[in-house]
Amino acid sequence: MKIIELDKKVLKRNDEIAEENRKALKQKGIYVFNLLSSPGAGKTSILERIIQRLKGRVDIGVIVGDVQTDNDAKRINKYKIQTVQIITNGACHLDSKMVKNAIKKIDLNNVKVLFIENVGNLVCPSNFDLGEDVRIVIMSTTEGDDKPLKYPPMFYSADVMIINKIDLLPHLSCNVDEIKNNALKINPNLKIFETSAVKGTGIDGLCDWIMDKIKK
Ligand SMILES: Nc1nc2c(ncn2[C@@H]2O[C@H](COP(=O)(O)OP(=O)(O)O)[C@@H](O)[C@H]2O)c(=O)[nH]1
Ligand SMILES: [Mg+2]
Repeated sequence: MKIIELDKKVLKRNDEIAEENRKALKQKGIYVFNLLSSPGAGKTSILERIIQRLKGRVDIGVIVGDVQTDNDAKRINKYKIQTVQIITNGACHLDSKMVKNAIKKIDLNNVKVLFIENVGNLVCPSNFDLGEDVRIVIMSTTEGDDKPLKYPPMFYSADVMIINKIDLLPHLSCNVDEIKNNALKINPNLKIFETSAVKGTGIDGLCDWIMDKIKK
């Protein structure tokens, strides 16, 4: 009973700080995407592809969350854009306070779009608003078509689903239509993209959509 009460308090405080983040970033004209997935679905790989396409067209900032290492920040740093690594030391999700502190390390006058790579996990991160404008869940073709049904809060709370690793389809029993149907059962408003971060398939369409969102 006590644990539930504490959870409620923690989430309420998280939501309040998330709202502060949202206001502060909006005031600066910054659009924020929160990227979520299970470990290894391709968050960093897709982010790298997006950066390759959009660098020079729009000022990008990245906050990367990881339980232990700064490997992902190193991958992003190659592109010479503002990157902040949050190491959660075991916590399975980012929260709005971590993001609030990370934002302080970014020169917000030189950022128009901020990508936050969350900790790889399809459960906990769905409860934690970070102050994002759009929540993107990435699912890869290797994970099993029923994952949207198994992790409904993640798919319900997302605005966009990217089905990644479509280059592997010839080798798998994955049924992309089944993933889409399952996801749309949970959230009929999901916008869906199909990508291969390795081959670059579908990245242009995704980037066009991101640019449209930023302009609005
Ligand atoms: N075949 C294939 N592999 C991919 C694709 N996207 C990512 N990977 C691989 O999947 C692994 C995990 O990718 P990563 O971007 O680190 O995933 P993250 O943990 O979600 O950030 C890496 O070995 C990537 O090279 C893809 O579209 N196709
Ligand atoms: Mg990563």
